[in-house]
Amino acid sequence: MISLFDLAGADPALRFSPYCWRSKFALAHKGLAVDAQPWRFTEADRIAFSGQARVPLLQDGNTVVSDSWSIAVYLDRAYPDAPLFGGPHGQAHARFINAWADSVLVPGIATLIVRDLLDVVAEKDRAYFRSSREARFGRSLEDVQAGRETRVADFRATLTPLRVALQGRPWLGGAEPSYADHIVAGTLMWPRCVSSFATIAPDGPISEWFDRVLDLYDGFGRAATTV
Ligand SMILES: N[C@@H](CCC(=O)N[C@@H](CS)C(=O)NCC(=O)O)C(=O)O
Repeated sequence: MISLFDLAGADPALRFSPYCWRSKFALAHKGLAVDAQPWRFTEADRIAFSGQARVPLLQDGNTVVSDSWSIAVYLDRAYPDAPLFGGPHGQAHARFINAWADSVLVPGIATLIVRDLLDVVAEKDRAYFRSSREARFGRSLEDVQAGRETRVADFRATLTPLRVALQGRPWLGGAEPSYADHIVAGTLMWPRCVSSFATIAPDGPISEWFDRVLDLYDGFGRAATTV
């Protein structure tokens, strides 16, 4: 059985990491069963055997893989059925999507929901979450999130390439979903799970596509616990 250390909130059923969601969609795409174990920010000792301190962390027999991108590459090599990338060109293009998601999408969403996150993380994680994120932003979580109602328009404008790419097309992967879809949708699962604030516009190609992703794999994403 494959196992995955999966970031959880105070409610162990609340799983909200954008990177863990990428891996969980990839596993679901391949039809692989996974034991997704709840993990909290202050439990670095539980994953120290992997030589790093972040999740997702995948264990498959004797194989240990950290980092969502490396996990996707590993899964496609170890389980070639139901390809995630569709060959080296697809993998190279998905690499760009991954870089875009990490450098534009994640930071953009963070400024809209980071204070909401504090309300859902485990009690023992709260002080660490606040101090580590405030050090990263150089401001209080309240200051970072302030004004989101007006700032969200600028965030949505950064999604224009995504909107254009999805106009009239069902998936970023083309006719079928691929890991490119999982990267972006996994990232959008993060605000969906932890906040009632609408990061993406409620209509248009992006929300229509996200609705389709939520229905994939027997409604796996739609069934996720949210606040
Ligand atoms: N590049 C990594 C990023 C993983 C990551 O940053 N995970 C966060 C959870 S969303 C984490 O483990 N943070 C630990 C911490 O902040 O101490 C990936 O794609 O998996």
